[in-house]
Amino acid sequence: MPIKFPFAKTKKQAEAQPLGLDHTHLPKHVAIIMDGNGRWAKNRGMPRIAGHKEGMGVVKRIVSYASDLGVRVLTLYAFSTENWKRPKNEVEFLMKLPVDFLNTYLPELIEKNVQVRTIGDFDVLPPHTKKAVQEAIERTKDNDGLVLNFALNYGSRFEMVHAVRQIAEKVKEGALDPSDISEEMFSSELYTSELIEPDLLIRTSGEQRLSNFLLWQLAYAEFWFTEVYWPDFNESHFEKALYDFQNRKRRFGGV
Ligand code: V07
Repeated sequence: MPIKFPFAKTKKQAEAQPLGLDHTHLPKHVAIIMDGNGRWAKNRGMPRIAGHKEGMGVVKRIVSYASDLGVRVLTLYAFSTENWKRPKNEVEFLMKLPVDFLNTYLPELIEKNVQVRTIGDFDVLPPHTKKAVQEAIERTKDNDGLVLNFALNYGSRFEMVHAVRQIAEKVKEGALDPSDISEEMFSSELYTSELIEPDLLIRTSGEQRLSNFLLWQLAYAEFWFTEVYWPDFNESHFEKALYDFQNRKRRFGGV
């Protein structure tokens, strides 16, 4: 069944034709660095937080679209361990967004059979943020549709250091020989242990860096960049990313 674009805000978007995705060859796990919210707002003479708010609405639309397409996992970089350095009012606003998002959209996520998860150091988040997210995780844990995985207070190097510590403890206890440490074992100590690896990374707003996001897990992923700021990102951009993904040859280092 072809998916149309009833979401269009402009005439150009409304007239855009779907690209003809091969629905049997979609990326299973898409990861997104949702960048450019602050710059989007600044360009409009608005405070940075207005960009974050607008960006939240885009999250909802892309989640819906990915779920309709049949993507299995969508990982979104919502808050990095470095983001604590931002002004206090901005951090406070960001920490309210999960609450806001879930108050508005949790019923729809449940209706769409979406399972909410997080990766990152969850313990140090403000109590109101933790409470809302934990409730969403709990209420969607038996859903078997799209896995919506929010990276919240996430940093890839910290994640790996944490994994190494876990493994070192086992060695220290005498339960593990260093020669038995494998890639699989290391992976199993990461936050993403229960997820398949991302096959596509999208980053918006023209930056072409990983910024401490899923360094290990993205080893074989295709990277797709766009100049578009996250608040302007829409279903047709997402479709184009998937379309380009399908037209790249993936060889996993083989011939
Ligand atoms: C955040 C909106 C999207 C643009 C990027 C930064 C701002 C959705 C969430 C969220 C997180 C957990 C959850 C439900 C929703 C979110 C933060 C920032 C911190 F369970 N958007 N969004 N969280 N932005």
